Amino acid sequence: IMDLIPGILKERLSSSEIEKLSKLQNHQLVNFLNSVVGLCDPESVYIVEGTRKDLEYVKRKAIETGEEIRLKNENHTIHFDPPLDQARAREDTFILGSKIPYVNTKSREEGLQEVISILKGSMKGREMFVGFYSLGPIASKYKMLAVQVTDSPYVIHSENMLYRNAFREFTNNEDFLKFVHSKGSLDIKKRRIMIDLEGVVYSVNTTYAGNSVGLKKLALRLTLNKAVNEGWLSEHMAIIGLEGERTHYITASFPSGSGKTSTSMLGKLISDDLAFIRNVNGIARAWNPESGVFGIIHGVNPKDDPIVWDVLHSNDEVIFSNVLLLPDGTVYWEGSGDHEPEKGVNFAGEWWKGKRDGSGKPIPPSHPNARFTVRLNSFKNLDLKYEDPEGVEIEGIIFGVKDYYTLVPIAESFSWEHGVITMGASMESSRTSAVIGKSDEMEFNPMALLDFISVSLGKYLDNYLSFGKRLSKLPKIFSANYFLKNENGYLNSKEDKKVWLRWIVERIEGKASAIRTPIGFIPTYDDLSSLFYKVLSKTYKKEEYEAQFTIRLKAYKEKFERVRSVYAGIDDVPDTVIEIFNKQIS
Ligand code: SAT
Ligand code: MN
Repeated sequence: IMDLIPGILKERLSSSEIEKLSKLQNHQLVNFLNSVVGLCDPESVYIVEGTRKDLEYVKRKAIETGEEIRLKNENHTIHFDPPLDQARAREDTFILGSKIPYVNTKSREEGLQEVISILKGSMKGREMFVGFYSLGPIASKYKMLAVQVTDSPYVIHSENMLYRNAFREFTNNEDFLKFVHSKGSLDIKKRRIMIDLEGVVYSVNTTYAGNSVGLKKLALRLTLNKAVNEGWLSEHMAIIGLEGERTHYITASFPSGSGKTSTSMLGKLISDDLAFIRNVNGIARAWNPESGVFGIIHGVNPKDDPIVWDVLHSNDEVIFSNVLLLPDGTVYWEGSGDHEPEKGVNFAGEWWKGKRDGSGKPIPPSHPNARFTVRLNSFKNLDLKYEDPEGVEIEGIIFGVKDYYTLVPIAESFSWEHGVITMGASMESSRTSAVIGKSDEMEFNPMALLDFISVSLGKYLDNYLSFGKRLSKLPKIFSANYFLKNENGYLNSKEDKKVWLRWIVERIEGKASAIRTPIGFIPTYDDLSSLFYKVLSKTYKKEEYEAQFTIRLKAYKEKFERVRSVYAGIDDVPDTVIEIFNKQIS
C-alpha cells in the first residue's frame, strides 16, 4: 500500500498520516497531493480524516500559529485578516481561458505560470493540511467531492465547520474538485486567485475566507460552469421554507450584504448563501452545498436578528473575523447595539476610539465586512430537510437588490422568461463591502453573480431559460427591494420583509390577488393592509402603500435601457432576452 505513495509526498508524511491516506487507495488523490507538495514544499502534511482528534488538532494549530485567538468563551475564537485583505479581491481573481465579457479572464498558460511561480516554495517550514468534503448531502447522488489543500489551519478549521466531511467517499476514485491555497508571505501585490475551469483553483497571499476557503465562492465558479454545461443551476441563493397551509420552499438571490442572510432567518433555514437546483422528474429541487454560515456580522443585533444573535452567544463553536477584540476576551462589532468600547485590538492592530489610518481616515472598531463562521446546526430555525438527498421542491424564486431609487418592494413576474430576464438578469445593486473598493455605488449584478460568473452571460441565460422550459411545474419569480427611499429616507422598516414574504406565500397558494402593472404583478392595498395587521399587528396606511408601490416608470425605463444595452453588446445572448427588454421598454 505504501508503495502507492510517491517519493516527495511520502517524505513529508508521518506513519499515522500514511495510514490515513492508505485507507483511500486513491491514485488521483495521491498524485495531486504529490504535485502540490513538490510545488509548495511544506515541511509536513496532515490528513484531516475528520475524526474528533483531527478536528481538535486543526483548532489547536490555528491557535498555536496565531491565526486564531481563543476568546473568553472557550468555544469561540477570533481571526484577523491583513488590513488590505478584508474582502473578496475582484482585481486579483481570474478565470483561466479565453476572454468573456464581464468576466475577469487571463490566458490559461499565463495565469498558471504566474500563480505557480508564486506558489513555488510558499509553504516552506509549514504544515500542509488536506481536507475532504462534499458539496451537498453525502447521501445524495448529486453530491460533488472536493479536496482543500492549505497551509492555513484557519482555512481548514473554517471548512470543517462550513462543509460536510466526506473522507470516506474518496475510496471510489470519483472525480473531485481541487483547491490549493497558501498564505505565502501575505504580500498583497502578489495576491492571486486563478480559477482553472478544468477543476482546480489556486489561491495565494490572502487569508480572507472569500478568497481562501476554496469551497465557498471559488467552487461556485467551477460548479456554475459545470451546471451550465449539464443543464442545471448553481446559484448565489439562500433556500428558505415559508409557512403557509404547508411549508413552501423558495430560493432568494441577493448580492452580499443586501438582506440574504436576514431573509433566511425569517423562515425555516436550508441555506443562507448557495443553492444547487436541479430538475428532478420535472420539479425544480434545491439543496445547500454548504453546512455552515459565513455571515456578515455588521448590524447583527438582538432585536432584528434574534436567531443569529443567539448562535453568536451560545456555547457552540464560532469563529469571529475582523471584529474588535476587547481586553476581557469578548468581542464587539458595530451595529450590535452595545456601547462602543474605548479600546481593543482589531484588524489594524491596537485600536482606540478616534484612531485614524495613515491617510487620516478613521479606523472603525470592526470592519464593515467583519464576519462570523458557524455551523448550520447551531441555528434553531434549521430545517432538517437540508440533509434530504433529493433536496426540497422550489415554488418561488426571489431576485433581491439594494436599490434606493427604482424597484418596488415586491413584485411578481408575468412568466419564467419575464422574471429571469427583467428581474434576475437585470439586477443592479448598490456595491457591497464584501468586495474590496468603494461601496454603495450602483453596479450591474445579474443574479447576484457578477463576481462569480465563469461563463458568458449569454450561455448562462440560455441555460436558465431552457431549464424553465423543461420543468413541468414552474416556480413563481419575484423581485424584492428592501431599500427604496424618497427625499425623507427609507420607505420600509426592516420588519416589513416579513409581510412581503407572506404575500409570496399567499401568491403561491393562490390566495392573494394582484394588480397587473407594466413591470409585473404588485400586491393590492387591501391584501397588504390585512397582511400588515396579521403579521406585524400594524396598521398600513394608504399613503405608505402609494409611496412604496407607485411605479417609478422613468427610472424603470432607464434601468431596462441600460441593461438592454449591456446584453445587446454580448454576442451569444439569446434573442428572447432582447425581445423581452424591447417589449418591457415600449
Ligand atoms: O466573501 S464571500 O464571497 O465569501 C461571502 C459573500 O460575500 O457572500
Ligand atoms: Mn454570498
